[in-house]
Amino acid sequence: MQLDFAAKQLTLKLVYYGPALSGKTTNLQALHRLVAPTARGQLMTLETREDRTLFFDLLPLTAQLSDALQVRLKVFTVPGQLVHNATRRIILQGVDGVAFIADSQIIETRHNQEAFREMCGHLQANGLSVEDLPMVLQLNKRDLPNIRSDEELRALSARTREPVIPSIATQGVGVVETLLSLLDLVWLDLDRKHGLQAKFGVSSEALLTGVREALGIREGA
Ligand SMILES: Nc1nc2c(ncn2[C@@H]2O[C@H](COP(=O)(O)OP(=O)(O)O)[C@@H](O)[C@H]2O)c(=O)[nH]1
Ligand SMILES: [Mg+2]
Repeated sequence: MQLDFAAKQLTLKLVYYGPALSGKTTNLQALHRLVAPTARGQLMTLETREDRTLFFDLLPLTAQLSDALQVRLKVFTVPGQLVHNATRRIILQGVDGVAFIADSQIIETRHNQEAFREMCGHLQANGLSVEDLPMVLQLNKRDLPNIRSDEELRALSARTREPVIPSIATQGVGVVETLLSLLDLVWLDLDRKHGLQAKFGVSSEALLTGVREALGIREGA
């Protein structure tokens, strides 16, 4: 988090983490498509010829909430391949919240688990608390066959503290919800630590409504 109190500007770092090919880049592409041109920066993606993320993607978003506060979001993805382990740790430095993008396909269960375990290790190495860090779990690719059932998702949701959000990133389904529910958790977390609501006179509800409006989000794809 960077807070420029004089300029009333809050910059947050959000990271989309997950196994290779779970749909992290697709989430950013969908967000870029759904957000008003005035509120979004350029989507930086660095890809190899095999169409896989080489280093990271970055989508900068800016939401001006009246003249009380400007919220700037830097949304990063990590590269999924095993060789980029060190890069993933570096990208997680100073993160304010994580969206863990899991692949709903049953065959991907092990990859999801390995990526999650690895992420926890990186967070610890970066001095971040795995228990306290704002996090949402996105179960992506709900349109495919042989996926974890809705029942399993409900069970997962019941036993984890993180919100569980089903999605079809390619169609923009669940993408905005993932971003906003993460932002909500991040705001509550930072408010606890820094008293943001009192400082800026912006409640959690006002923040979400304001960001949604400022981003000019069009639902669907
Ligand atoms: N069927 C389906 N395919 C998806 C979905 N989300 C992503 N994909 C596909 O999965 C592949 C990997 O997506 P990508 O975003 O590059 O994965 P990343 O490695 O996590 O960045 C691409 O071919 C996407 O089109 C989804 O919700 N449904
Ligand atoms: Mg990618």
